[in-house]
Amino acid sequence: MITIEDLVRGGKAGAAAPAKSGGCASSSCGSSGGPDDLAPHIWEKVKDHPCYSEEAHHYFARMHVAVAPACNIQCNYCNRKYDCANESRPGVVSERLTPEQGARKVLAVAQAVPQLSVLGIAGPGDALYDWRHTRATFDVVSRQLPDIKLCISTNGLALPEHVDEIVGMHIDHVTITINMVDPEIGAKIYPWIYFQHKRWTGVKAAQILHQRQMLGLDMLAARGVLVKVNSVLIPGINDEHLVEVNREVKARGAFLHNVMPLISDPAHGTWFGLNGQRGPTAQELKKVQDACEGGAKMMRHCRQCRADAVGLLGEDRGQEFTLDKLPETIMVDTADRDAYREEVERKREAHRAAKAAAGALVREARDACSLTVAVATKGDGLVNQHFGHASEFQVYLADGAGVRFLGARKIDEHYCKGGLGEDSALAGIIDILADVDVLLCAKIGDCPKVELAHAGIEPSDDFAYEFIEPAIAALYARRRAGAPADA
Ligand code: CLF
Ligand code: SF4
Repeated sequence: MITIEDLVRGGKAGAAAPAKSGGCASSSCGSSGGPDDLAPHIWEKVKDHPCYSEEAHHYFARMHVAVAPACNIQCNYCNRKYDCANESRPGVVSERLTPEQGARKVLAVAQAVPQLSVLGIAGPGDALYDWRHTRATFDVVSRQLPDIKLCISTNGLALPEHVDEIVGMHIDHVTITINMVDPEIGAKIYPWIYFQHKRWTGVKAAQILHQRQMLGLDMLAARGVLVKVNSVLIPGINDEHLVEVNREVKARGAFLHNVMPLISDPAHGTWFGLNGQRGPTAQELKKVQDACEGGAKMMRHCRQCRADAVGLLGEDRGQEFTLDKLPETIMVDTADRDAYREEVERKREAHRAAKAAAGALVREARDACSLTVAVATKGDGLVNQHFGHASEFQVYLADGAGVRFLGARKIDEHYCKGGLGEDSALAGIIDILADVDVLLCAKIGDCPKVELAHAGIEPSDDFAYEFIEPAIAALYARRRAGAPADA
């Protein structure tokens, strides 16, 4: 029997608490569902997909290739000069690639990044409207790298006519961006669509888009393709409506729902950006995500990555693999990826066990107390990043329901620049973590420690290189005992 006190004294990662059967550490599993929560054939499809499994995002990387520039609709949050904002953040221009260039890049990344498990095509336009380019890229990659999963993101308008090919090409993961199920609301988001050789506007355009999205979702669900729905949260337009969207897509068989914040900036030149439409705050986003709980499973670990992103979610190695840096000759060899996957199997077993035990112990306390914890991590489910190097913090909540992941918060700039601390960066970090009680990291200097403590955020490097959830459970126990985080 492991107690909270054992966790307080607990050893380093690897000396994990014993597994409890039943697996899930969170009261609301969301996308963190593990092998005990999912049918084996579903688990097999999601276990190494960093977006479809919250657990997998600690270990596996995805990459996008920007081979699909054309689009058949206009979203008010999109400026075609940039990437598709449905699946990536606007404001960054991708290197547009031909299918041959795209496939070459995938082969090169697969050799250099053993964590790579998924190739996604997420624009910069619509992967299905630009199907010729998408298919040509996937054809080469699936022949050369059959262990890499294929993933598509689409606005759904051209989806129904591509379902047979999607199934035939073993594309198991499709994201449809669905921002509304009410065309009156849709008319405020989409000024026009291009369908059957004609441009449609207003409510009629939104009605056609809605019908095509629902039909495509029904068809994919019926064929066993896992569908994730992305919704862009637009305050004042669809914030209150997204619960209804969640209910509807769940009824039609969506696997996961990812509510993403609108990114709106006049500098991006979008209609919303130029007309003063704001994005939601982190608290507004959480409120909508919480309201959707109980319906289609919520994804909370999305990083709104670029259409040419490479690496673990939250890290961007795209600049290491621009066309001019690709090697002339590329080996195709799975040895490193195979070895990495074997190693990860062992690590995640230990992580899963530690997570389940920590969650159960926090729940057993049946306490009304809650603790919000920000964690600096480089992956592997560990508290393993220095405060000054973190470009984001993962935020967890411990309360009577267990320990659960709330989401990642990006920061604008690292604290540590060339060995020196940046005061302006620290102010930004304190602002972003204003509602956090404790910050866990592998190492932190005295100066930021003092400033964070002044702001009411207790920093601690006591749990360096331990698994995240047991560390939080131990902190929770300390709090209940009235001791500080770095006791
Ligand atoms: Fe890419 Fe999207 Fe596939 Fe993932 S991203 S096409 S499902 S492989 Fe993932 Fe990036 Fe969020 Fe998208 S974190 S923006 S949800
Ligand atoms: Fe832009 Fe994507 Fe919308 Fe097309 S679907 S207009 S590329 S955000």
